[in-house]
Amino acid sequence: MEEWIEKIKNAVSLEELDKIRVAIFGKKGILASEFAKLKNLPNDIKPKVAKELNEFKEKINRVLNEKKAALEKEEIEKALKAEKIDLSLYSPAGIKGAIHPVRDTMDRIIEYFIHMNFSIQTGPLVEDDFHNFEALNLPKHHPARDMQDTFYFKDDMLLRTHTSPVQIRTMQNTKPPIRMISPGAVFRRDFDLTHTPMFHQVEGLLVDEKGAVSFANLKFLLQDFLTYMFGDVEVRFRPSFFPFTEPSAEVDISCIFCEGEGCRVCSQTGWLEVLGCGMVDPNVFKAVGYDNVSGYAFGLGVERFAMLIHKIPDLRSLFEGDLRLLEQFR
Ligand code: 2U9
Repeated sequence: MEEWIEKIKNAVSLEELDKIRVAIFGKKGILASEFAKLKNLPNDIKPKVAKELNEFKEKINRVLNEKKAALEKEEIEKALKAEKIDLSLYSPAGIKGAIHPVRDTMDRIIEYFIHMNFSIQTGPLVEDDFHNFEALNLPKHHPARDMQDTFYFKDDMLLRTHTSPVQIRTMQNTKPPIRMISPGAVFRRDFDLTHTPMFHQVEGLLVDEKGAVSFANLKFLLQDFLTYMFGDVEVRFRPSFFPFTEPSAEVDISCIFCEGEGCRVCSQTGWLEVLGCGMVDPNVFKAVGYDNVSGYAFGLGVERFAMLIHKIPDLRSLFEGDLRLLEQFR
């Protein structure tokens, strides 16, 4: 017994202590074998030996626990000493974060329209066919649906291909006048040099009494907006087609790389396409139950704006998560 207590007292680690515990208390330990021998002893001395064994067991247990606590304390103290923080140590400046150019561009766009008294509206990324297509004058099997190759779920649910469903929901939930923009992520089955399956749009919508909103109002707003975003550029409107606006136009700015001279970026045209817009098609108003109103709408791709403003040549670099891109925007 004394020799076991000595062994416990001399243990230098928790592992060693555990080995000793197993040697005493384990299935093949000395206690098990001593207790097993009891049944062979004569009845008159059996209780005495059993009592001694039990006392031994209790004492060993106590000593073991005391030693365990002491060793644990020792280990904690050792760890604390080793992990002590040296406040006098030189530390280089930490890595600073940066605003991603898409976020930064989005913020600038939003800032302009807040200044112009537009409200910011958001909505679900997973939409139904009605809000994404049907209400926007894109009936089933309309060829223009192909323009926005869609990610479908079951039951006519899909990833929104533009933020226009937010305008539809806003019109369904509020009475005119409306003056809003809808910034956010959109999804299309498109992946090449200039397209990614997810990108960001800002769309705008203004609705008021019939006759109170004109294409001239829209032209003024977008001209002013593009000057805010790109500085002193020329702006031109070209006739175009969108199912949800009539008449429709695409908007170009004079090329900010060659100032209209013609270069690789503008394909020698001197112009860069940056926006689409138009007067809201009457069918759209019909779909949301609006009557006797007129309105204009516009839409833009935020990644395209970010690339032009920051002169980023490759769209994919915006989505690679390479810190070397962000480091340039600190
Ligand atoms: C409602 C009615 C009309 C939004 C519009 C465009 C023109 C447009 C493109 C720009 C680049 C999409 O990101 S892009 O590929 N958008 O050209 N968007 S008019 O018109 C609306 C929206 C909502 C209720």
